[in-house]
Amino acid sequence: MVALVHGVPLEMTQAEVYQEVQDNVLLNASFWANIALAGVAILLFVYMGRNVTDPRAKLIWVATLLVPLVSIASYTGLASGLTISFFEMPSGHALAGEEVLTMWGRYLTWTLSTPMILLALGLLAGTNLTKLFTIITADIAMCVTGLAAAMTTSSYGLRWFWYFLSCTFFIVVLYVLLVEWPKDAEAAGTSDIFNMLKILTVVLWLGYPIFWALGAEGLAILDVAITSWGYSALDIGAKYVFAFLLLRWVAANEALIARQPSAFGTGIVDDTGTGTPADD
Ligand code: RET
Repeated sequence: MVALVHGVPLEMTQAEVYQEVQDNVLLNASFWANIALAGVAILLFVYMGRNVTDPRAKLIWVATLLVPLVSIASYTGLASGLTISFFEMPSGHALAGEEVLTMWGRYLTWTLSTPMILLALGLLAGTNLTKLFTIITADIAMCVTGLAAAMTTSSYGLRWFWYFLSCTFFIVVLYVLLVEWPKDAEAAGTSDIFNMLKILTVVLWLGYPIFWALGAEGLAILDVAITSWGYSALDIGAKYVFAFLLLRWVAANEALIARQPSAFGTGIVDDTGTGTPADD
Protein backbone atom coordinates (compact mmCIF):
# COMPACT_ATOMS: atom_id res chain seq x y z
CA MET A 1 0.00 0.00 0.00
CA VAL A 2 2.72 2.49 1.01
CA ALA A 3 5.86 2.50 -1.10
CA LEU A 4 9.13 1.96 0.80
CA VAL A 5 12.52 3.36 -0.23
CA HIS A 6 15.37 1.87 1.84
CA GLY A 7 12.75 0.94 4.46
CA VAL A 8 11.41 4.52 4.71
CA PRO A 9 7.65 4.87 3.96
CA LEU A 10 6.79 7.32 1.18
CA GLU A 11 3.65 9.45 1.06
CA MET A 12 0.95 7.80 -1.05
CA THR A 13 0.34 9.56 -4.32
CA GLN A 14 -3.10 10.96 -5.06
CA ALA A 15 -3.58 8.27 -7.71
CA GLU A 16 -2.88 5.57 -5.10
CA VAL A 17 -5.35 7.09 -2.65
CA TYR A 18 -7.89 7.30 -5.49
CA GLN A 19 -7.29 3.62 -6.24
CA GLU A 20 -7.91 2.74 -2.57
CA VAL A 21 -11.22 4.62 -2.73
CA GLN A 22 -12.16 2.84 -5.99
CA ASP A 23 -11.38 -0.53 -4.44
CA ASN A 24 -13.64 0.14 -1.44
CA VAL A 25 -17.07 0.05 -3.12
CA LEU A 26 -18.99 0.90 0.07
CA LEU A 27 -16.78 3.94 0.77
CA ASN A 28 -16.93 5.16 -2.82
CA ALA A 29 -20.74 4.82 -2.81
CA SER A 30 -20.94 7.00 0.33
CA PHE A 31 -19.31 9.80 -1.71
CA TRP A 32 -21.17 9.38 -4.98
CA ALA A 33 -24.60 9.13 -3.30
CA ASN A 34 -23.99 12.59 -1.88
CA ILE A 35 -22.63 14.05 -5.12
CA ALA A 36 -25.83 12.93 -6.87
CA LEU A 37 -28.07 14.21 -4.08
CA ALA A 38 -26.27 17.55 -3.91
CA GLY A 39 -26.73 17.97 -7.68
CA VAL A 40 -30.47 17.30 -7.43
CA ALA A 41 -30.74 19.58 -4.37
CA ILE A 42 -29.02 22.50 -6.17
CA LEU A 43 -31.46 22.31 -9.11
CA LEU A 44 -34.48 21.90 -6.81
CA PHE A 45 -33.47 24.78 -4.53
CA VAL A 46 -32.84 27.16 -7.43
CA TYR A 47 -36.33 26.31 -8.65
CA MET A 48 -37.93 26.67 -5.20
CA GLY A 49 -36.44 30.12 -4.68
CA ARG A 50 -37.26 31.49 -8.13
CA ASN A 51 -40.02 33.84 -6.90
CA VAL A 52 -38.40 35.06 -3.68
CA THR A 53 -37.90 38.85 -3.83
CA ASP A 54 -37.47 40.14 -0.27
CA PRO A 55 -33.73 40.74 0.38
CA ARG A 56 -33.77 38.99 3.76
CA ALA A 57 -35.61 35.95 2.42
CA LYS A 58 -33.16 35.98 -0.51
CA LEU A 59 -30.24 35.91 1.91
CA ILE A 60 -31.71 32.82 3.60
CA TRP A 61 -32.16 31.27 0.17
CA VAL A 62 -28.56 32.02 -0.93
CA ALA A 63 -27.12 30.71 2.36
CA THR A 64 -29.22 27.55 2.04
CA LEU A 65 -28.28 27.06 -1.60
CA LEU A 66 -24.60 27.30 -0.68
CA VAL A 67 -24.96 24.18 1.49
CA PRO A 68 -25.35 21.69 -1.41
CA LEU A 69 -22.90 23.76 -3.49
CA VAL A 70 -20.19 23.33 -0.86
CA SER A 71 -21.24 19.71 -0.45
CA ILE A 72 -20.82 18.78 -4.11
CA ALA A 73 -17.30 20.24 -4.03
CA SER A 74 -16.54 18.53 -0.73
CA TYR A 75 -17.61 15.08 -1.92
CA THR A 76 -15.84 15.51 -5.26
CA GLY A 77 -12.66 16.20 -3.25
CA LEU A 78 -13.19 12.97 -1.33
CA ALA A 79 -14.14 10.84 -4.35
CA SER A 80 -11.05 11.99 -6.24
CA GLY A 81 -8.71 11.23 -3.34
CA LEU A 82 -7.70 14.91 -3.21
CA THR A 83 -8.84 15.48 0.39
CA ILE A 84 -8.07 12.03 1.83
CA SER A 85 -4.76 10.97 3.36
CA PHE A 86 -3.41 7.89 5.07
CA PHE A 87 -2.10 8.86 8.51
CA GLU A 88 -0.08 6.63 10.79
CA MET A 89 -1.86 6.43 14.14
CA PRO A 90 0.16 7.16 17.30
CA SER A 91 0.75 4.63 20.06
CA GLY A 92 -2.26 4.23 22.33
CA HIS A 93 -4.64 4.21 19.34
CA ALA A 94 -6.38 0.88 18.58
CA LEU A 95 -4.70 0.91 15.13
CA ALA A 96 -1.32 2.23 16.39
CA GLY A 97 1.39 2.11 13.74
CA GLU A 98 -1.14 1.47 10.94
CA GLU A 99 -1.88 3.85 8.09
CA VAL A 100 -5.52 4.88 8.55
CA LEU A 101 -7.60 6.44 5.77
CA THR A 102 -8.56 9.91 7.02
CA MET A 103 -11.19 11.99 5.22
CA TRP A 104 -9.83 15.32 6.42
CA GLY A 105 -11.61 17.16 3.60
CA ARG A 106 -14.88 16.59 5.43
CA TYR A 107 -13.81 18.70 8.44
CA LEU A 108 -12.38 21.36 6.18
CA THR A 109 -15.52 21.79 4.12
CA TRP A 110 -17.74 21.77 7.22
CA THR A 111 -16.05 25.07 8.10
CA LEU A 112 -17.80 26.48 5.01
CA SER A 113 -21.12 24.60 4.99
CA THR A 114 -22.11 24.68 8.67
CA PRO A 115 -21.90 28.50 8.99
CA MET A 116 -24.34 28.71 6.05
CA ILE A 117 -26.80 26.45 7.88
CA LEU A 118 -26.49 28.59 11.01
CA LEU A 119 -26.77 31.87 9.08
CA ALA A 120 -30.02 30.66 7.51
CA LEU A 121 -31.38 29.49 10.89
CA GLY A 122 -30.34 32.73 12.62
CA LEU A 123 -32.05 34.85 9.98
CA LEU A 124 -35.16 32.71 10.34
CA ALA A 125 -35.10 33.30 14.10
CA GLY A 126 -34.63 37.05 13.53
CA THR A 127 -31.55 37.11 15.72
CA ASN A 128 -28.97 39.89 16.06
CA LEU A 129 -25.39 40.24 14.83
CA THR A 130 -23.85 39.49 18.24
CA LYS A 131 -25.48 36.07 18.49
CA LEU A 132 -24.82 35.30 14.82
CA PHE A 133 -21.15 36.18 15.24
CA THR A 134 -20.88 34.09 18.41
CA ILE A 135 -22.44 30.96 16.98
CA ILE A 136 -20.63 31.15 13.64
CA THR A 137 -17.17 31.72 15.13
CA ALA A 138 -17.73 28.92 17.67
CA ASP A 139 -18.91 26.66 14.84
CA ILE A 140 -15.84 27.39 12.67
CA ALA A 141 -13.62 26.79 15.71
CA MET A 142 -15.42 23.47 16.28
CA CYS A 143 -14.70 22.34 12.71
CA VAL A 144 -11.06 23.51 12.69
CA THR A 145 -10.27 21.85 16.02
CA GLY A 146 -12.06 18.71 14.75
CA LEU A 147 -9.75 18.85 11.71
CA ALA A 148 -6.76 19.12 14.07
CA ALA A 149 -8.01 16.11 16.08
CA ALA A 150 -8.15 14.01 12.91
CA MET A 151 -4.75 15.15 11.62
CA THR A 152 -2.68 14.90 14.82
CA THR A 153 -0.38 11.91 14.50
CA SER A 154 2.17 12.79 17.19
CA SER A 155 0.15 11.89 20.28
CA TYR A 156 -3.01 9.91 20.98
CA GLY A 157 -3.74 12.05 24.06
CA LEU A 158 -3.53 15.24 22.01
CA ARG A 159 -5.96 13.85 19.42
CA TRP A 160 -8.52 13.55 22.22
CA PHE A 161 -7.56 16.93 23.62
CA TRP A 162 -8.42 18.53 20.23
CA TYR A 163 -11.64 16.52 20.26
CA PHE A 164 -12.48 17.87 23.71
CA LEU A 165 -11.76 21.46 22.53
CA SER A 166 -14.03 20.92 19.54
CA CYS A 167 -16.80 19.64 21.84
CA THR A 168 -16.44 22.78 23.97
CA PHE A 169 -17.09 24.97 20.92
CA PHE A 170 -19.98 22.69 20.01
CA ILE A 171 -21.56 23.40 23.41
CA VAL A 172 -21.55 27.13 22.56
CA VAL A 173 -23.32 26.34 19.28
CA LEU A 174 -25.88 24.20 21.11
CA TYR A 175 -26.43 26.90 23.71
CA VAL A 176 -27.31 29.56 21.12
CA LEU A 177 -29.50 27.11 19.21
CA LEU A 178 -31.35 25.76 22.22
CA VAL A 179 -31.50 28.75 24.58
CA GLU A 180 -31.02 32.05 22.72
CA TRP A 181 -32.60 31.57 19.32
CA PRO A 182 -35.90 30.02 20.47
CA LYS A 183 -36.60 33.30 22.33
CA ASP A 184 -35.74 35.34 19.23
CA ALA A 185 -37.89 33.11 17.03
CA GLU A 186 -40.79 33.52 19.45
CA ALA A 187 -40.53 37.32 19.13
CA ALA A 188 -40.21 37.07 15.35
CA GLY A 189 -43.28 34.83 15.00
CA THR A 190 -41.27 32.01 13.38
CA SER A 191 -41.30 29.65 16.37
CA ASP A 192 -43.05 26.69 14.75
CA ILE A 193 -40.70 26.22 11.82
CA PHE A 194 -37.65 27.31 13.85
CA ASN A 195 -38.31 24.76 16.61
CA MET A 196 -38.80 21.96 14.11
CA LEU A 197 -35.54 22.78 12.31
CA LYS A 198 -33.76 23.27 15.63
CA ILE A 199 -34.66 19.74 16.78
CA LEU A 200 -33.65 18.27 13.40
CA THR A 201 -30.34 20.14 13.56
CA VAL A 202 -29.47 19.38 17.18
CA VAL A 203 -30.29 15.66 16.90
CA LEU A 204 -28.36 15.17 13.65
CA TRP A 205 -25.38 17.34 14.62
CA LEU A 206 -24.94 15.30 17.81
CA GLY A 207 -24.35 12.28 15.57
CA TYR A 208 -21.11 13.72 14.11
CA PRO A 209 -18.97 13.66 17.29
CA ILE A 210 -20.40 10.21 18.06
CA PHE A 211 -19.27 8.85 14.68
CA TRP A 212 -15.88 10.53 15.11
CA ALA A 213 -15.41 8.88 18.52
CA LEU A 214 -16.51 5.43 17.30
CA GLY A 215 -14.80 5.61 13.89
CA ALA A 216 -11.25 4.83 12.81
CA GLU A 217 -10.04 8.27 13.90
CA GLY A 218 -11.20 7.73 17.49
CA LEU A 219 -11.77 4.38 19.19
CA ALA A 220 -11.73 2.48 15.86
CA ILE A 221 -14.83 0.44 16.75
CA LEU A 222 -16.39 1.21 13.35
CA ASP A 223 -14.72 0.54 10.02
CA VAL A 224 -13.82 3.47 7.72
CA ALA A 225 -16.59 2.81 5.15
CA ILE A 226 -19.27 2.51 7.87
CA THR A 227 -18.07 5.75 9.48
CA SER A 228 -18.16 7.45 6.09
CA TRP A 229 -21.73 6.25 5.50
CA GLY A 230 -22.58 7.51 9.00
CA TYR A 231 -21.42 11.01 8.05
CA SER A 232 -23.02 10.78 4.60
CA ALA A 233 -26.38 9.75 6.09
CA LEU A 234 -26.23 12.54 8.69
CA ASP A 235 -25.34 14.98 5.88
CA ILE A 236 -28.45 13.97 3.94
CA GLY A 237 -30.67 14.93 6.87
CA ALA A 238 -28.66 17.90 8.18
CA LYS A 239 -28.23 19.47 4.74
CA TYR A 240 -30.74 18.42 2.10
CA VAL A 241 -33.79 17.59 4.25
CA PHE A 242 -33.08 20.63 6.45
CA ALA A 243 -32.64 22.96 3.45
CA PHE A 244 -35.74 21.63 1.70
CA LEU A 245 -37.97 22.19 4.75
CA LEU A 246 -36.53 25.67 5.30
CA LEU A 247 -36.84 26.82 1.70
CA ARG A 248 -40.36 25.46 1.33
CA TRP A 249 -41.37 27.50 4.37
CA VAL A 250 -39.52 30.65 3.29
CA ALA A 251 -41.10 30.56 -0.19
CA ALA A 252 -44.58 30.35 1.39
CA ASN A 253 -43.99 32.88 4.22
CA GLU A 254 -41.82 35.54 2.65
CA ALA A 255 -43.87 38.38 4.12
CA LEU A 256 -43.22 37.21 7.68
CA ILE A 257 -39.46 37.17 7.05
CA ALA A 258 -39.61 40.64 5.47
CA ARG A 259 -41.26 42.08 8.62
CA GLN A 260 -38.44 41.00 10.96
CA PRO A 261 -36.01 43.53 12.47
CA SER A 262 -32.60 43.87 10.82
CA ALA A 263 -30.23 40.97 11.54
CA PHE A 264 -27.37 43.37 11.53
CA GLY A 265 -28.34 45.11 14.74
CA THR A 266 -26.31 44.25 17.81
CA GLY A 267 -29.26 43.53 20.07
CA ILE A 268 -29.19 46.93 21.79
CA VAL A 269 -32.80 47.83 22.60
CA ASP A 270 -33.41 50.74 20.18
CA ASP A 271 -31.28 49.20 17.42
CA THR A 272 -34.08 47.57 15.50
CA GLY A 273 -32.89 48.32 11.97
CA THR A 274 -35.16 49.08 9.08
CA GLY A 275 -37.91 46.47 9.34
CA THR A 276 -40.90 46.41 11.65
CA PRO A 277 -41.03 43.61 14.25
CA ALA A 278 -43.78 41.02 13.93
CA ASP A 279 -46.89 42.19 15.82
CA ASP A 280 -48.01 38.80 17.18
C1 RET B 1 -16.28 16.65 15.14
C2 RET B 1 -15.17 15.94 15.97
C3 RET B 1 -14.76 16.67 17.15
C4 RET B 1 -15.92 16.97 18.09
C5 RET B 1 -17.12 17.51 17.39
C6 RET B 1 -17.32 17.35 16.03
C7 RET B 1 -18.59 17.91 15.48
C8 RET B 1 -18.94 18.02 14.21
C9 RET B 1 -20.21 18.50 13.73
C10 RET B 1 -20.34 18.56 12.37
C11 RET B 1 -21.48 18.95 11.64
C12 RET B 1 -21.43 18.90 10.31
C13 RET B 1 -22.47 19.23 9.39
C14 RET B 1 -22.11 19.28 8.10
C15 RET B 1 -22.94 19.67 7.03
O1 RET B 1 -22.45 20.09 6.01
C16 RET B 1 -15.60 17.67 14.24
C17 RET B 1 -16.89 15.53 14.33
C18 RET B 1 -18.13 18.22 18.27
C19 RET B 1 -21.30 18.90 14.65
C20 RET B 1 -23.82 19.54 9.85
